[in-house]
Amino acid sequence: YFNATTSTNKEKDSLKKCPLIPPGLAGKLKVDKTPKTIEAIEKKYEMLKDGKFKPKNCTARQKVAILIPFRDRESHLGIFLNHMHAFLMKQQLEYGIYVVEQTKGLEFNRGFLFNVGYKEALKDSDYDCFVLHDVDLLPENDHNIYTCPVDQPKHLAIASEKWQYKLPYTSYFGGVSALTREQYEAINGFSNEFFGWGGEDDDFYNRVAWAKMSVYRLISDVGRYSALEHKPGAANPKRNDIISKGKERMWKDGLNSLKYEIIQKTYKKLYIHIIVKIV
Ligand code: NGS
Repeated sequence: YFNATTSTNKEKDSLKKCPLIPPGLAGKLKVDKTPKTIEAIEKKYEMLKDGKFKPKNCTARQKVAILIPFRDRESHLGIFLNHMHAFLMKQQLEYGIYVVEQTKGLEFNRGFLFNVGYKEALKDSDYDCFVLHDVDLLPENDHNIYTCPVDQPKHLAIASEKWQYKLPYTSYFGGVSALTREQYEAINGFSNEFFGWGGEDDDFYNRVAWAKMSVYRLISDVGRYSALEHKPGAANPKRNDIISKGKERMWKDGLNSLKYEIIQKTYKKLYIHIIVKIV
């Protein structure tokens, strides 16, 4: 009575681990910034299902959740998905792309949306690695592997077109970063208190330091990102004040104090779309 399910599991177990360095990486990539419709991208990526992918012929080394805070950037999302799926597939990762959209009303809260994405992704699968990604940044080099080192958090967007391909300041930790589940838990995730533009990534960086970890950075040829243009959001006038009280807040404000209401969670072909209300 041990039927088809058993043999499928056996097959899965017998797949070899994917090679440490994925074959066929190209290094520098062309980045296509022309807007695409979701339908056109869906046609291109027929092998995707429910916003997730895994390599056919080997077992991926890590399960990676790509988390994207989102609101009102439809054209960026198309460009992003079109670029990212090809990029991630070539890296032989098992991954899911989570687009976490905040409902209208309150100011945009990037850190909060990452925390929600983190929790909701773990309801789907036992992800090893979380890549925290702005929708307007596109990696230019596929040697920039989207996995998480187990010993320290990683900063990926170290050379962005937005900053003439330089790090804007030494402790900058925004744009794209990657943390294991253990690392994300060790700092209680992001603060939920940063509404509006700025500061949440600096506070997040401080949390890493307070947890006695340090940030690993890519080398600048590899950590290069093209940037899509947009109007800047309104800066949060309270950001420096919240940052200055960050250490006391770290264990009161974050994953362990997160309260949210899911308005919708849809498994689309190209991504998992979560619409969330802050409560
Ligand atoms: C700093 C902000 C960061 C932000 C960085 C780059 O000044 O949150 O600029 O901004 N810190 C504060 O405001 C305290 S960028 O132009 O890339 O959006 O990430």
